[in-house]
Amino acid sequence: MSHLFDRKDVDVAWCPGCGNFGILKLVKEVLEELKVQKKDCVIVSGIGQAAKTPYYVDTNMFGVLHGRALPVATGIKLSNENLHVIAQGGDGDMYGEGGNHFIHTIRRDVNIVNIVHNNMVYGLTKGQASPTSQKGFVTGVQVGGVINEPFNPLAVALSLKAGFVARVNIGNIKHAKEVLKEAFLHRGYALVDILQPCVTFNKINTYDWFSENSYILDDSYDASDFEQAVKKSYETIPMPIGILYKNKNSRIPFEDAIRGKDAKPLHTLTHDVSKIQSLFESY
Ligand SMILES: Cc1ncc(C[n+]2csc(CCOP(=O)(O)OP(=O)(O)O)c2C)c(N)n1
Ligand code: SF4
Repeated sequence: MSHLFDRKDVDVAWCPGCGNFGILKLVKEVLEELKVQKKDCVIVSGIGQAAKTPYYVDTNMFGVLHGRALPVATGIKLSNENLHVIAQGGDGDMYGEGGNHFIHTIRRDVNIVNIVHNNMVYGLTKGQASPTSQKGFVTGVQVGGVINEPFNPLAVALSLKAGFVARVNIGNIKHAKEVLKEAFLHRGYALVDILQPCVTFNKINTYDWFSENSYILDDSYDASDFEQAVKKSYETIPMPIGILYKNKNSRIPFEDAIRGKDAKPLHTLTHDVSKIQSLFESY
């Protein structure tokens, strides 16, 4: 089925069966269903297989250095609050190379959607361990298996008081769509960590493995309960899937705190040159 946000002039360079295909479809459908105008959307990404995603979406995109999507997304949102800004990348890109930016973007509460394709491996560079690789995961570099504890993005985000923290499984695209839509509607930073199989370099964390080792949070779960969300974020096998935490009364988003709620897009601002001239002349 074709989508409004399809790009027809590019070949998609992912392996057949890669979980990235589902995420690409998901993002395009959510943008279309939320009636986002192409001209009002920007997707920022770094480097990696996941970070190729915006090249395949017919909207504005900004490709940056490895791990640097979040500060660029912050700058874009600051300069024009009216834009829908998405920062998209892999678990290595966002939590490893971009780990410092991950922390400070959440702390600032920039009003963006942060989509992380979490395949628990470095796909583009052929299968080294990433920050979310499971303990014992054997790779060509980690020949004896990963010895470190995996990075826990949900617990880190909650520790920094993120207002929207979610995990979805791309194997359940219907559920993932409901959650991603909510993330777009949240005002403030929203994290959506998407479990996404790399069918070539991660033969352990497959579609079946993600489904067998996760469960969907049911209607009895109260996503406004912060302490419960923190507890849930530490559950590993099985992993909870859905919106772990949503705080409607989140902090004032960074762009409002810096420029004010009614700030106009920077490109619409003009300067009175005569004032600058007289300032220069006063010295
Ligand atoms: C500063 C820097 N370090 C390392 C690399 C090499 N590199 C390119 S992509 C990548 C890993 C990407 O992994 P991930 O973000 O998990 O995305 P995936 O390819 O799995 O989607 C690395 C280490 C680079 N391009 N730049
Ligand atoms: S290497 Fe892995 S992440 Fe990259 S396209 Fe192939 S399956 Fe997808």
